[in-house]
Amino acid sequence: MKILITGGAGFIGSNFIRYIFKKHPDYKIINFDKLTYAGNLENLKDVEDNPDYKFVKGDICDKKIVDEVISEKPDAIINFAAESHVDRSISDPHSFLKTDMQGVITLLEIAKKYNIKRFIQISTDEVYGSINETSCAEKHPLNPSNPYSASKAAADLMVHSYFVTYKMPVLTVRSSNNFGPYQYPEKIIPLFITNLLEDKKVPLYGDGLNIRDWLYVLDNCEAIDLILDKGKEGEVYNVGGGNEKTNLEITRLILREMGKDESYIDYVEDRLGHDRRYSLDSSKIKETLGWQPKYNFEQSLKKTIQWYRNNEWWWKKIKSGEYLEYYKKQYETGYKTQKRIS
Ligand code: NAD
Ligand code: TDX
Repeated sequence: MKILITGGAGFIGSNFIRYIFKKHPDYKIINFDKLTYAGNLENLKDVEDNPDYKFVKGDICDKKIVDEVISEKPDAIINFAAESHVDRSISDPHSFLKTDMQGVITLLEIAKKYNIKRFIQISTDEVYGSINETSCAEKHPLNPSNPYSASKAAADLMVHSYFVTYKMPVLTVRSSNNFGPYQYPEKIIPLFITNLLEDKKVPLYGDGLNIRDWLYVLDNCEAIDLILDKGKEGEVYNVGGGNEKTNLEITRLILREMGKDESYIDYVEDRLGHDRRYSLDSSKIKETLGWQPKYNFEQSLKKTIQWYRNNEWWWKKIKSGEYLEYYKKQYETGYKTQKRIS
């Protein structure tokens, strides 16, 4: 099996590539990534010499290069590429609409041209919007409420339209909040861990009582691999970890594990339009494909903290801006980079 993975230099994509090579040593992978501020080839140092792995630098919005790479006729395309950080979408919505929506249409059009047999869109629980009670199954109406989730929801509708209109073999995966190694230190868990390792405070938004459902990244990788193999065309699959926690609970767990007290919490101004709670009903993937999350939340959080302790070389370069300087020299192409880490 030859898979084209877009956005494979980011957090989930790089974990997925490593997972696939371990699970299916006979698979071939093309990793197509624009290397934005969030794309980091250092996430994949251990696979770069694998003869079955190839990296191609490019933008999913660029028809010419997307055509070149899809003309290699992969058996499947999995689209992880996205602008992924909600706070950035609030200050710069345009880049989100471009990559997260238009980029997907470009991929769909060219995948249609080459008659690609499987197209998996990596979506998110955020497309259902905030829900105070109960959980959202796949048929729940989409109700996104920030520019990031609105762009992802637009892409989901477009993917569905290609199934209905062109009978394209598309599938959509909506997962809850992932955590684990190689997550860019702008998202709450790696930001808080690395701040505490630097003996800095952690900025908790609002009252800290917003709820997210946490999923260890390797459980998500297993779900995506299963959907690639056995998922039904045209279907959407929710993938939730079943670990709903307030941000304050997450913060306290991290503080405790790192031997810090609550004086390290800095209650800061709330995120604009901050969704209160996401909650997925993942019965469908459990009942139809037999998936279950395997990783215990608290143990995986401890393992993740340990990973950031052991891999200062990775995140210190990112936080200091040294990594961006390095990659700008290596991959000078004129596109803009962004950096807003506190
Ligand atoms: P990330 O920001 O760590 O990585 C995104 C990757 O996409 C980077 O390597 C970046 O360089 C690349 N990219 C961005 N724009 C591109 C473009 N125009 N062309 C080609 N490559 C481009 O994101 P992540 O956390 O790994 O998320 C991966 C996917 O999973 C995204 O689609 C996101 O919406 C979705 N998702 C993430 C989470 C989560 O908790 N992280 C949860 C649910 C869904
Ligand atoms: O500094 C912070 N302080 C804080 O209180 C940050 C960065 C976040 N938060 C809060 C906001 C959210 O309620 O923590 C929660 C999690 O925030 P993020 O880590 O930014 O994730 P979220 O906004 O929930 O979105 C994530 O999950 C769904 C990913 O970034 C998305 O790509 C994915 O689709």
